Amino acid sequence: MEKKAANKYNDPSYFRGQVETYLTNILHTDLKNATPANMYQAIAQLINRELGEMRLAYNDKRKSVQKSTDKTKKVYYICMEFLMGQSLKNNLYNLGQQAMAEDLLREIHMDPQVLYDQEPDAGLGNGGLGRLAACFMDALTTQGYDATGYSLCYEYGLFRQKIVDGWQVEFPDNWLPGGRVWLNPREEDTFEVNFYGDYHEYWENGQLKYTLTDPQTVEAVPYDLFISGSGTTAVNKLRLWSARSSGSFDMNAFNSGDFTKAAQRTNSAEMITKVLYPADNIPEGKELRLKQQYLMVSASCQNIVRDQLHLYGTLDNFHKKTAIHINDTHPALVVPELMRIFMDDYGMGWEKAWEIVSNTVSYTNHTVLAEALEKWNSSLVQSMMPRIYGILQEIDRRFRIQAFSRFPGDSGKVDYMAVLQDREVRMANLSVIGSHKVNGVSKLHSQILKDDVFHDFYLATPEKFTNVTNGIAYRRWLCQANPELASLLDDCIGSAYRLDSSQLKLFAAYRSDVGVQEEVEKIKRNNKVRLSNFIGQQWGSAPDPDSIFIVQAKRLHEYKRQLLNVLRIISRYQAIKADPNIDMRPETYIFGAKAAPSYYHAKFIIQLINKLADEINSDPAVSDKLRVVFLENYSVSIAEKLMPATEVSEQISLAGKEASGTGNMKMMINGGITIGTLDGANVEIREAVGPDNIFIFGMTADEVRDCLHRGYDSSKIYSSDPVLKAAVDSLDRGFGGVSFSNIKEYLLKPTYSIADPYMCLMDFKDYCRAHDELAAAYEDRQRWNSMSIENIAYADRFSADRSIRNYADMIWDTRPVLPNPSMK
Ligand code: 26W
Repeated sequence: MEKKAANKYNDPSYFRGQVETYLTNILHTDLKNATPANMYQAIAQLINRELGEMRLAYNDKRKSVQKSTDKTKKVYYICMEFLMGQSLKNNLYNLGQQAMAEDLLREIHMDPQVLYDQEPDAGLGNGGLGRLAACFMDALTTQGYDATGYSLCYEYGLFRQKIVDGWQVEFPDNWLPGGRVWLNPREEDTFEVNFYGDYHEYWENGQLKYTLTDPQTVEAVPYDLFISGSGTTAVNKLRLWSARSSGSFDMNAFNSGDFTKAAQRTNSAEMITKVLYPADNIPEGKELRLKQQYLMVSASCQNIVRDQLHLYGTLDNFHKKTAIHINDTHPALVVPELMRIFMDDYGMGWEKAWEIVSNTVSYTNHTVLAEALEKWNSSLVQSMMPRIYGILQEIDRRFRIQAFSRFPGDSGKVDYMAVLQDREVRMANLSVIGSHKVNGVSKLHSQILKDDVFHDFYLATPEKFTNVTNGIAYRRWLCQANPELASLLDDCIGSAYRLDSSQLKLFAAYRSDVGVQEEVEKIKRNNKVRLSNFIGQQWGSAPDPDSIFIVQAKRLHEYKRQLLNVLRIISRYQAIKADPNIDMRPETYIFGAKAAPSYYHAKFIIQLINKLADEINSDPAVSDKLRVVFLENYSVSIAEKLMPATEVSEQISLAGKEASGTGNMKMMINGGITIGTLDGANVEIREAVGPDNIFIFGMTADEVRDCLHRGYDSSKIYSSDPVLKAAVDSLDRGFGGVSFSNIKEYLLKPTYSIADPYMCLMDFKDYCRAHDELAAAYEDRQRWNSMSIENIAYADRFSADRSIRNYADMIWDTRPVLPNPSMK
């Protein structure tokens, strides 16, 4: 690693001088008069320039290491979503320049937080999947792996959510004006992608050939976002493709006066990367989404092959020097697209191409929900990508022969595992067949993949299946989001934990140290005050920081069971109304959740939360004891304020449905205590902290299966539990003047086959029991604070650094090209 002094940007007077030059020359202002927006712009462009210079220096180094050893590979992480959030503070932290920049700001009387808040979130993702990808880029870079992320440069990110009369309304997220400063256009690396066209196959000398005429060609123009790491000179990049029409507009039409037609070609090409699909875990089988997937895949594959040839001049060692990771099934077309390039552009035979492709590609599954497993209509695929469809047919044909020899006579099984079946292309099966490794994202989830979702594949190729439990970029979620806690950790265990998360465990030794317990409590309270002030400023009414902050923040989905939480809040409300002198600590329930715009039922649940909040918060009989807050437009930057202030972390999905969860890890590492089911990574959180430091309730995944098998009778549970019955019944009258009988009906009366497939009522009683125990534990401040300390300490294993090392060792088979000297 270079010494600090070698970098001119670390010199405060150089830094200041560069900022001043930009202010004067570009923004025509100066330090005295600069607004926070000016300062954001000036500092961000400077940091981007610094990263560009570092990248240039790193390029030579990484390439020479790649060439000189057979132990390292280049990793390509392909994902439709990267939920990056803000970059400035993260980059300053990673480069060790945060204090210097903030000193300059203080000198001009500018609050650093005000400056950071100038930056729009890069919201190029929906939730879990995209935020994980962003955390992984940080871990890859910090540890010195040679990695590139590929995604799309959506002009509009995830919609902005507004709550109007309790109802979610979506507004476009126009992030580019403020976000563009981090995007570095690379015109010269533009690739062409073909759609549609007339496709004909024919045989010649025993070989299948084809012609493709008149395709619609779209250009994919790359925009690079530099990824910094902590304590390293390595800089990786995230390459975002933007779609552009290949020709300019239709000159004939233009000359004949048909201006609309003239612009059509441009418009329809540019539509491809106009907006992120706002669906998470629910199907959105739109033609445009398939176009997005192929644009991203084709441009990325062409780029990867070109890089390989530049460096090695051959494709023979491709799989030895390249790992391509497909993050969920959305980029699964990588498999046929690479086959196409190898065969059509480089004349490789099928067997050799398949050998290379399937040894290069690996696949992570992020969901078991059947409706979220992508399937595309075959005719759509065939007309949009005729050559790719031809290759898919051949993959399918060869796979079926193999599968028949493994499961002789079992055509049902073979059909079930095949790529093409029932006029559909099944992306999950394609991903498994085309990969050498497949992993789930928590121990439980990976087991469910083997037992259930991909059981037959597991029987056929058990060695393919493995687990990598998710992790988080804790430098962002702890060190940057919660600087007070980070500095307490520095004092107690030294600062080595900032690069080596396993050191965090040392903090557990302080579990019984009364002084540290009190510090932890004080820090939590400060963070609660900050969050409370933020809520007050944004929405007008600040919650009481002495109430207990109970948080459920994640996408709104039935399986996550926000409804279970709501039912219990209603029962609390009713209990206080019934006994106004009830002895209890005030409770604040905080929600953050966006629903897919087309997911009507989820939107009703959002309305229920908001209407319940209106009623409770304006009822003087309860409002000093109970409060419900809905954080509008929940996002990465709001999460950064929320996680440090969370005391109780609600992770209450139906067991077996949440693949991992990562919010659970962010709350844990900030000292929040989990109340949850044995689902996803909660299982491993319990393993890490022990049963005394977590509140577990409800059915296990096995019990869920048995229960569904026996038949779930929600009405019986409802009529036998008066507390639950009263809560459910209150939905009829409703809240804030709106009836929610439809939700009551959903919980009780089977409209289709069964009531509420996620069985909220089944776990209600045990959920209340767990909450009562939690409330008692909270009153014993020493016990609670020591629980908090153990949660912080044992969150060490949920760092993205550890996840990435697992991927590198078990899946990609690669090592860092520039090991971080401060890391274990
Ligand atoms: C078909 C549309 C669609 C879009 C996005 C289907 C599925 C997705 C994502 C794969 C859903 C997702 O984000 N899953 C979440 O992934 C996280 C990271 O691994 C896990 O922590 C969450 O448990 C999982 O729900």
